[in-house]
Amino acid sequence: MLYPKLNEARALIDLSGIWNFKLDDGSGFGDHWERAQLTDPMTIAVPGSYNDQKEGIDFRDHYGWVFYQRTIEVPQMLLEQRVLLRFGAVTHFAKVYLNGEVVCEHKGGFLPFEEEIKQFLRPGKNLLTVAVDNTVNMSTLPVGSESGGNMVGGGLLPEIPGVKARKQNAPNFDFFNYAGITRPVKIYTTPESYIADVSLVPSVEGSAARVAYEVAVVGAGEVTLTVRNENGEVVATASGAKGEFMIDNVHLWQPMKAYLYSAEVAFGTDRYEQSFGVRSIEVRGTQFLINGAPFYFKGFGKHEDSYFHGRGLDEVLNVKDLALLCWLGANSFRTSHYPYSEEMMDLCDREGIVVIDETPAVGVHANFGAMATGTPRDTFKVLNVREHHEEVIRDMIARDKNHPCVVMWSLANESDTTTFPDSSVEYYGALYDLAKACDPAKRPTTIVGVQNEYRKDKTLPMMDVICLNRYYGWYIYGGDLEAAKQALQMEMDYWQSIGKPVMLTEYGADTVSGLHLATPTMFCEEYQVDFYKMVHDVVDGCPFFVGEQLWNFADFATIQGTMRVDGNKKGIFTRDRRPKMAAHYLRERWLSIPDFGYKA
Ligand code: BDP
Repeated sequence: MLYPKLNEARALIDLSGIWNFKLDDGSGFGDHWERAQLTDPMTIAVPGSYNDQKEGIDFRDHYGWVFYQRTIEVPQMLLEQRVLLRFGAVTHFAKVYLNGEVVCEHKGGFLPFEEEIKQFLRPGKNLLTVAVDNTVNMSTLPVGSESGGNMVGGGLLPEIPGVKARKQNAPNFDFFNYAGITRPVKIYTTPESYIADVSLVPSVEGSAARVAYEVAVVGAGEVTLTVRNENGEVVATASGAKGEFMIDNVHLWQPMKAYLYSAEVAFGTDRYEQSFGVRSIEVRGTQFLINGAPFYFKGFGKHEDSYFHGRGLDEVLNVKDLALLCWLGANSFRTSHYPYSEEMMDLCDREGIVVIDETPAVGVHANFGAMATGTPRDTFKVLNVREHHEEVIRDMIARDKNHPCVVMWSLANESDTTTFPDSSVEYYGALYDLAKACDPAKRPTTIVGVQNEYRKDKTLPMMDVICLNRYYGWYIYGGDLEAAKQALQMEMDYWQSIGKPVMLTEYGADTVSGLHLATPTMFCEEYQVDFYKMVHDVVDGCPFFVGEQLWNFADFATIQGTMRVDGNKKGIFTRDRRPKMAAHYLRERWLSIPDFGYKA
């Protein structure tokens, strides 16, 4: 799906701002709130998660539907074109109404959707209502326990009969279930005959690039492409909806040294400009090659998470986070645990940040966290997520396929690859094939593995890169870094025998900023540094080890509970982006580790 852009053929209207808002008290749909102005509405900022914009635990932890509303007017002169209403992301389920009529519905909180709206529009003011459901359950991604599970609030003890507890979401994942219209809402137009999609797949041939392209169009007409370099000079042209062109003396997109070309596509009166970068990706033996050289991932698992905005788009924060990443000497991150905003992906293209792009499939594990029952269950029978999982893979790749920053797809985070290896093998085998089929560039594909009895894990070895979340020294052998080191070394010895590139996609220790101890124990800043030094001692000795992505870039919000004090504190930065001691240690380490050839 193309990102909406303003140009000579297309108009673009941004609906960011203050909307009317109301929590559904159960009467929203019955009383048809979508048909008239909301009574006694609150104000709410869009885009943004709603949860932290007002006070009160019932507001923050609201369960179920909320209603957003505003009026829109579309200039008459635009009505000669197609008019689309587009949402960057609405978490997790949206019903969109114009003047009381259903425009569309969308499931999934982290990918865009759009609909033509001309047939719903009236002259003058139009009432736009978006009903949003934040429920997570056994058919959503991320996964939640059916509501009110007794693990809510970290309840380790059984519930007491007769006590009426607040109805809440029970996320099977460790980040706050922020919800609402979290990314921009836009109206844009296109000519009646229009460019529906553009795909560009470059491959490097010596000093040149061959770029295979395909332009999906609706209507009749000629497609032409004019390709320009960063100086605006034309470096190639092409015509026809499908074909290829060459770029001589190509300037490669390199990690931390981005270079972008732009393809100006013309079709009838429609225009669309798609940027792309030329770089190659290859997994060869135990190496991860970018532009033919062995790349070493230095970076993080992150979250879209900040004060007040929740998971709402915050471009200042995005710019700042990448600046901090560069300051540390890092070069990459994973979009844990859902596809990030399109704006962030564009920024990474421009800054040369290498991205592992992850679906929202987190918590696909019926024997872990909020869903654990004691009796092992077959995750892939208990949960009803397969179709939606396929859908998010298709939509994520359709959205992100042209980004040079994306070097690998992650199908899921910490799914059940332990208890029922056979059903997991079938499930992820099929999803792996689906990702390859969807991606015209056939990027490497992985699944991020949970700490498990790794020798029994049949799923991870099927992937192109072995990605491991490991907590030796925290959830296992917490406080005993010597034992942790032995265990990690043992595991690395095992993975060496598999003969694929291995990287850590999570490892970390909760750390309270400002807590210092001469004898380091868990939660103090010295322990976090010692923890990382221990892991690095092991992995530096592994020639097949291609990268370290720590958990987490910054402290982040989670559900309240006995496991978390004001959120997850494994950040290298605090939630307001102040460095902990470990940041200075990492900076020293990473500035001395080259992006390429570290293990050569
Ligand atoms: C891993 C999860 C991540 C958690 C992390 C932790 O992938 O989402 O936040 O552990 O416990 O299991 O900090």
